[in-house]
Amino acid sequence: MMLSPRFTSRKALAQLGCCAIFMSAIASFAVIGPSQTFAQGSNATNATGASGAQGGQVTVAMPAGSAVKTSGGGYDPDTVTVSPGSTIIWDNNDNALHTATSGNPDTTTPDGKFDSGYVAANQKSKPVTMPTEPGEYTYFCTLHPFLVGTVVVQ
Ligand SMILES: [Cu+2]
Repeated sequence: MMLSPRFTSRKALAQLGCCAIFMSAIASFAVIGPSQTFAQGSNATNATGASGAQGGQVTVAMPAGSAVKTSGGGYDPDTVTVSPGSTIIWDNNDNALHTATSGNPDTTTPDGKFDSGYVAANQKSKPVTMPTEPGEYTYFCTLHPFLVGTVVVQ
């Protein structure tokens, strides 16, 4: 890519510098993903979450294409039942960042019950601890609020 003459002005170069800082911020942000993998626990027992034991762990996929609203992709399974205090790992198989953030998807308002944080493309979240209070917890992706899932704690 050739620099056009307008980029030779001092002001334009300053803007390019600003852009470079922004890009490096994004690059360092993307590195968060792999380090989260190391934080993953080894207690991958009770994979179905069906035994009712405390401390089970369930994996929910974020399938490829989920970032495209019309793809029909979404959390898989979109409803998962776990025992109180279980952990869930979200496995992002998509090429975009996603989150699993509890709250109201219609208003994109997190309620603080749980939050995976940003899960980078082709990375897994850390184990996210579910509430101990039985109930149905709706969650969504803060970047793609049309992605909606439910965790049933019972
Ligand atoms: Cu998303």
